Amino acid sequence: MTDRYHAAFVLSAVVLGVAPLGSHADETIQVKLTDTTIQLDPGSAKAGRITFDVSNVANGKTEHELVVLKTDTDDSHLPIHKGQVTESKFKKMGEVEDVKQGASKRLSVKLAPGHYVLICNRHGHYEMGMHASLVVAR
Ligand SMILES: [Cu+2]
Repeated sequence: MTDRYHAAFVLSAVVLGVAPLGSHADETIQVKLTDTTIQLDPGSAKAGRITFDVSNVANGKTEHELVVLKTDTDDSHLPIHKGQVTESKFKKMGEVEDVKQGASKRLSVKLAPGHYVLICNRHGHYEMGMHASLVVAR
């Protein structure tokens, strides 16, 4: 009697163990473009489809943008030529351009595990500090 109960318990535990857990749900990252920064919330994500909800919350009236690059380089050490990051040296995952003050745009990309860098590549903006790193975990 006890043995049979025990066997049934083990069997149900095994069945639960192989049930799908939906581990790769879609995620949204809030991205705030300020005059001199790019702020991410949350600052990391799990691999899969990730939507960047990009808002220009800067005080200045300049338009900004968000470019997502795949690279192991730290976001503060990208190569620059005449005030702009040389995007052609990296794999570009996606971008949204011309985000006006007070406006927001969405960018949805599928990202594998790894290190990514987010920049605003308007002339001079990277050097003013508009860059951030994003680590995508398994
Ligand atoms: Cu900018």
